[in-house]
Amino acid sequence: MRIAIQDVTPETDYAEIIGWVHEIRDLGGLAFFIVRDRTGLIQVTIPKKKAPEAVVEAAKEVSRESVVRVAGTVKAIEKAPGGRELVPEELEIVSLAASPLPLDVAEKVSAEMDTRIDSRFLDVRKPRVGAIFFIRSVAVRAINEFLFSRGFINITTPKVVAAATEGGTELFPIAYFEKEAFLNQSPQLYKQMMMAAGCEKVFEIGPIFRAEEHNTVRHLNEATSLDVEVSFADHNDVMQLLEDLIIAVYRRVTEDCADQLATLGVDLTVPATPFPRISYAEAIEIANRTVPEKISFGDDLGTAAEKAIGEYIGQHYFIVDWPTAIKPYYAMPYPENPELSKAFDMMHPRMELSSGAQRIHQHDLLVEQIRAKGLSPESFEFYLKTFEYGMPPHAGWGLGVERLIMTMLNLPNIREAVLFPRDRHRLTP
Ligand code: ATP
Ligand code: AMO
Repeated sequence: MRIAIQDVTPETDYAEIIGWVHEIRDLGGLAFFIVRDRTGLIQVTIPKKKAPEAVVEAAKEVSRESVVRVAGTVKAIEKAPGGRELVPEELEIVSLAASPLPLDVAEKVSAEMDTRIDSRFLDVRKPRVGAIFFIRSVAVRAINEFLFSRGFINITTPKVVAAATEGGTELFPIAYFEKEAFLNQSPQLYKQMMMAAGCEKVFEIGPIFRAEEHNTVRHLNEATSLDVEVSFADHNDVMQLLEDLIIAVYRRVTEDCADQLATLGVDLTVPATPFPRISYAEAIEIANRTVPEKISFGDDLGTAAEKAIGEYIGQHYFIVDWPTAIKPYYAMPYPENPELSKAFDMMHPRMELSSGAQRIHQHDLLVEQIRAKGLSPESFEFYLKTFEYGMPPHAGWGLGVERLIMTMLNLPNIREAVLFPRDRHRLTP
């Protein structure tokens, strides 16, 4: 019976493993293989004179990254990884790999991001890369468990839609029979509609599509968004929820991914709470102390400003009280000062992780705001209708899952946090 490589200990007598040939070293009388499965590495040692002939024959044939089945006795040996080695009585080539390999899985030779993505299946075999996706899976599981424990229900909303959500121009048009259609930029309208449906607390983890024209290390054209919407809540309530969720995810990853974090060389610390909250006005004041291009009230915060503020604050933080003019139409203006909105961004020192707001729940005010943004209420009919028959007050946010993983693991490029990234120049694999 096959056992996982990590379960082969120096105390094991006999083991059968199946894995990929990570490295081959032939020293004449002795051949060493390192075999890898997703749980770890083991040294397989073949003393050619003493080994069964079939084993020696297979050892001659095998190439790196082939799948092999090895069965034999385990010996404690200090020099080998994990303090043990396997001396085969049987060695079977289950699936022979062609050579040369398009990519060095053992990472003796480094490769560019593009080469890596072209052969992503091989890239993910690298323990370091595999660790990222193991951690991502643990993080997503922690998100689900956290939200279910808080009484949320999971929803799935359409990705093929008739019009823009965020009112921007970054839309991908698609052919949909005889109609004009688009890939959805955000579940925004649908999650709000579920508040009118009486669901009270909903979340979705799904793809969002943005036709960002430029290639950057923190933008994808297909990203994964965690969207949350809560009834009878304001912006402060959902900021607290977001902070709690980030802490829950960091805790879980620290507890459950110690090996993977070690593989990545990441010393993860749970962020300090409460996350500082600064107003948009304070944010531009901080940025203007150092950035050469001065920011005026009403400007978006650019990359340089985000960096300057991040360095100053030095941890996760919120920017609150944004000018209504630069936030989407659905953000609730403060009644006493409608120039400002109950909108927020949650920031990691390196970049924005999430945006959210208390939403407008009054039909007429919403129509007014849609018009104020130069948009037409007619194209929002299905959405606006839900505000006419008992829409509760509500608030929510969207969090970029790849950005969460990227910042948590200090990855240099967002493409490291997605298996098959979509960008301006890439549609395959
Ligand atoms: P959001 O989509 O919520 O706005 P974001 O982090 O992508 O989140 P943006 O408003 O798109 O934020 O961008 C913030 C800043 O990042 C911009 O002001 C700009 O300086 C920079 N930026 C955004 N998109 C690009 C891009 N495609 N290329 C280069 N820089 C960009
Ligand atoms: P926003 O447009 O800020 O807000 O998106 C929310 C979060 O999604 C992530 N994100 C991206 N990640 C990678 N590549 C992209 N191109 C990309 N675009 C966005 C970011 C961002 O903070 N409807 C609102 C949310 C809400 O108010 O509930 C929205 O879409 O981490």
